[in-house]
Amino acid sequence: MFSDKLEKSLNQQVKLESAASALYLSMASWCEKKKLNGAASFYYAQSEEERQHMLKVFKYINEMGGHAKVASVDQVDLDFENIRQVVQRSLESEKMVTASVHQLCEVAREEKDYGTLNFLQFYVDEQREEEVLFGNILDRIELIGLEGQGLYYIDKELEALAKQKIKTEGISTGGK
Ligand code: OFO
Repeated sequence: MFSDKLEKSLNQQVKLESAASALYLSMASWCEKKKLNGAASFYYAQSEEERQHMLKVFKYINEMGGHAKVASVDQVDLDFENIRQVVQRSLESEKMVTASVHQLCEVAREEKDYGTLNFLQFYVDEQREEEVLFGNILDRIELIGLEGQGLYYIDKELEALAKQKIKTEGISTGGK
């Protein structure tokens, strides 16, 4: 059993992971409407992955004798200027989640809850990977550009990333 403070912080993480899942779902929809089917597929997979992250914390809270609470999510962005802005916004969101995970680790450490600290290591690693991933996509966008066939190639790159993610992480998605 953990403290009220840790339980509250873990429930806050449930909310953030739900919000990330909703944001990526919104991005998938925006991409699909723009006929960026590779990008849509990538964001559907991202959304599903964040839902899995949410469920993992959710179940952990109950397993440890706490009460996992379904969180309502604030309205997410629905519209974007272009795919660059979508990816930039994704990176910002990941950075915010990373800060929250680190804060959670601090609370677990203060309370000498080494089991939870160990549980959180998955999220520390995951966040590092996701920040690198979105940073790399932004670099590709800068390199290739969005003009001419640039957008087509970026969409293809995102499609390849989606396939890789679906295969390696066993994510099922409604995306194309
Ligand atoms: Fe990338 O948000 Fe989950 O952990």
